[in-house]
Amino acid sequence: MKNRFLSLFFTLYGIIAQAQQKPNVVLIYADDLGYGDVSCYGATHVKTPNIDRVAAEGLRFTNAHATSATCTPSRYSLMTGQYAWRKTGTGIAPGDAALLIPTDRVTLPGVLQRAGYKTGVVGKWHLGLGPKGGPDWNSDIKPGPLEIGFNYSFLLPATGDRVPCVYVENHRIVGLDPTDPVQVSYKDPIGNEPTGKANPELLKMMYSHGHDQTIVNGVSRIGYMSGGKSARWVDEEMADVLTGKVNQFIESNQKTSFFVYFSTHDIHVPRMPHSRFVGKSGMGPRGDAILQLDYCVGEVMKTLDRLGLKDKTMVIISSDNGPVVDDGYKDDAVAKLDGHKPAGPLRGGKYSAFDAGTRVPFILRWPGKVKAGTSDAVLSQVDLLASLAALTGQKLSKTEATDSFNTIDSFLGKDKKGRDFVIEHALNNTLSIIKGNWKYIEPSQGPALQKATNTETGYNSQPQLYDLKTDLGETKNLAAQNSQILAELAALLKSEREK
Ligand code: NG6
Ligand code: CA
Repeated sequence: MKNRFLSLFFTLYGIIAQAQQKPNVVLIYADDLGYGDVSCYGATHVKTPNIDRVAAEGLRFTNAHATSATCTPSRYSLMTGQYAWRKTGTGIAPGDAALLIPTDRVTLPGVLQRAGYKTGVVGKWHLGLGPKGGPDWNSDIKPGPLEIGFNYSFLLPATGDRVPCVYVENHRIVGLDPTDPVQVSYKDPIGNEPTGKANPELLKMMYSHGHDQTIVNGVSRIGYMSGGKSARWVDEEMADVLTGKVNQFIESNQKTSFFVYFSTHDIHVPRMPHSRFVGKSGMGPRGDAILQLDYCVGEVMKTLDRLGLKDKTMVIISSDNGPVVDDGYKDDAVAKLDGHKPAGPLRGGKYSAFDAGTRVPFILRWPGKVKAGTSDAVLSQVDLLASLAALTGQKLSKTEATDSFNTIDSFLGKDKKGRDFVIEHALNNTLSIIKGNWKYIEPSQGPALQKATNTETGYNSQPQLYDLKTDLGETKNLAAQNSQILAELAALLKSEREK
């Protein structure tokens, strides 16, 4: 009797454990990495063996999308399961913005925390910190990641090209000398440190547009800062510092389920890789930053292997938006491109409504659980929240993460179709929608070419309709010949927008 009871117990336990699988999740979220920037997506000028290995052991998606063509809104959607374009003030955030995510919202880390995970974020944040009015950099910097579901954070507060150029660990700037407080301003100059504009002779790398304010480590930034001398980061060491923190987090949490969001600075500007990578790609700093990113991926994979966690860990590699070549510094990226196509076969790039703005590399590896291969399923990063909630047995109420659908079967390769439609969001708030083979870009005002970055924006005062099956590069606008499809997609987009 007792034995039968025990065996029933273990059978039930097994069923429940199987229904609620709790792999560790390592999300490596690169910055501005284009669809064509890694060799497993067709790059030939630059080789990314570590990323390629993860892809070869996992699923490589060809039709996966960030929600937006810039960083802040993509990350807002990733974290909250709600499209950023539903909420004003979620565009590219200045480095002194207040926390954009309300602390009472359900979030991706929060859901996993509920499921018993230890959660950490390391790297670029760019979702604001502190209360309304922005943080006090010299005391507790909160609310921030720890107030929205992370147990640990080690951040670049905004971006590598925005002040303050210091790391924030949990609530505090790392290595801050209280007698030399950090002050930050995005309006008027603060302190009396040299700026790129006034003292270009002090620069290691000249700016091409914007980026002419306070100089830190020989690079002029967006915004002014003073103080915090002992706490300032060294760009060339950043990739190693961040990778070290990710590996430490994994190591300290190896005995429990963990989620780590490794939000790399690479390959965003300023591209200042470690000397080990300088000149190695032959493509200038942009190519060298891709090699550095690939190296960091390799180091994290080594840690998983060493700790015996490979099979228990879902690794996801993706990007927050598409590629840009000259994003504000004269780093030779344009001159040394040498035929490399950052967006692969796609049109446009970071900022744009064309597909290169949001269609990004997306690789998922979970040995033994996800069959290796490629998938054309339509994926959106906004769905990670509901999908990982489902995987880990967490229920969401009807009012939570309302744009996030449970598409876990597509992420795991069991369903090859994916979402019914996907919505894309460009810098000027133009929305596009893809359904089946068709992509509709709503009419909008704005220049067809963003000159400073040489990006084709996809903005057009006329509606655009492309058949992505025959014209992935969005060259032939078929709106006039297909008025019915155009009307259907425009209506679907309108109803989604008004939800
Ligand atoms: C732009 C910056 C660009 C980059 C971008 C944000 C200028 C002229 N350009 O405003 O360099 O920082 O913002 O990039 O300042 S993102 O990937 O974080 O969205
Ligand atoms: Ca970005």
